[in-house]
Amino acid sequence: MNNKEHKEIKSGWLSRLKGGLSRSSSVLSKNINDLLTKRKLDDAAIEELEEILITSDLGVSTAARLSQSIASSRFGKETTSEEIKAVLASEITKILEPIAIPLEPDAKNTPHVIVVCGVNGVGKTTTIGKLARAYTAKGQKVVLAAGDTFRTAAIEQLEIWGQRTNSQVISSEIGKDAASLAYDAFEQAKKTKAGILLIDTAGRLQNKKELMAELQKIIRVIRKIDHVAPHSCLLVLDATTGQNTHSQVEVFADAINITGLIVTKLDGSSKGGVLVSLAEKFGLPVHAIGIGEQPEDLQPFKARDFANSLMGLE
Ligand SMILES: Nc1nc2c(ncn2[C@@H]2O[C@H](COP(=O)(O)OP(=O)(O)O)[C@@H](O)[C@H]2O)c(=O)[nH]1
Ligand SMILES: [Mg+2]
Repeated sequence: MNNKEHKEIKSGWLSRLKGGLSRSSSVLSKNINDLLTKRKLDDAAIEELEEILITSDLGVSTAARLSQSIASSRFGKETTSEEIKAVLASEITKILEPIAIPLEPDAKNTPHVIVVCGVNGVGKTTTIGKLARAYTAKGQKVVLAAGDTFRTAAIEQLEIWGQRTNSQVISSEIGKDAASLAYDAFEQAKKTKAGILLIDTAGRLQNKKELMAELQKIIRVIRKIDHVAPHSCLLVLDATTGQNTHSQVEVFADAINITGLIVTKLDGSSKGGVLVSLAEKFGLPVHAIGIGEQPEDLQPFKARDFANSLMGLE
């Protein structure tokens, strides 16, 4: 890829990111505009700003801190909403920068084994397909394991992604043990010298306890081949569920060692601010974000781009 092509792809992504986050940014923007047309930045306005930030899913403590920081520099002054948004965007960038970490395959571990988990419907299988596309485009050989052995549709869906990305898919009959499938897939990926193994998992079993037990078993069994595997354990979260994502992180992180997050459906959500509260509360790396159903709609998470888009800035 030459430099010009690279820039075009990048600017294409930026405008889609802005478009995708427009539900979140338009609500924030409108509220901040309304706030300032009424008056100077007095105590009541600061308090209202704090409420706006809370309702935009930034989290209570972050909302308090950000509005205090606005208060300390702008209190009692004539301020434009553009100034407020710019200050917020740079404060949010600072919060997000430490956790915006791309998922680079580890060359020491071949294949780099990635378990992908999350509740039903958050976008696990789609995200795996998108990741497979990104890695194969970089010349990596990828193997996909259809570990959601619970639903036929899930296996077929992964097979389609396998065809699209020229990746081998390891699957079994419906209802078979997901852990033994993951084991077979790992052996196969080793044999074929694949660089990446992506393991899909079920999001719904009889109950939460069973789901967590299955994930733990998958990990235990994989470790029989390589005691440091899986090298990544990703939790996929659906941004439209807002603060519910927090309890999902708690439940999964309680059962297994989550190494990073992927947040999907930011295009359909007005709750994009939830990334900020997730960063503040858990400090887990956010590797990538999803802003649509197309293969190219998953990209590495960039703090500054995201913060500016969230605030509706250029
Ligand atoms: N709008 C939008 N839809 C998405 C995104 N990621 C996944 N989806 C859709 O969400 C639905 C559930 O995705 P799926 O991958 O099957 O979820 P899973 O149950 O966690 O495996 C599908 O219709 C996907 O196309 C995203 O970033 N944006
Ligand atoms: Mg699935």
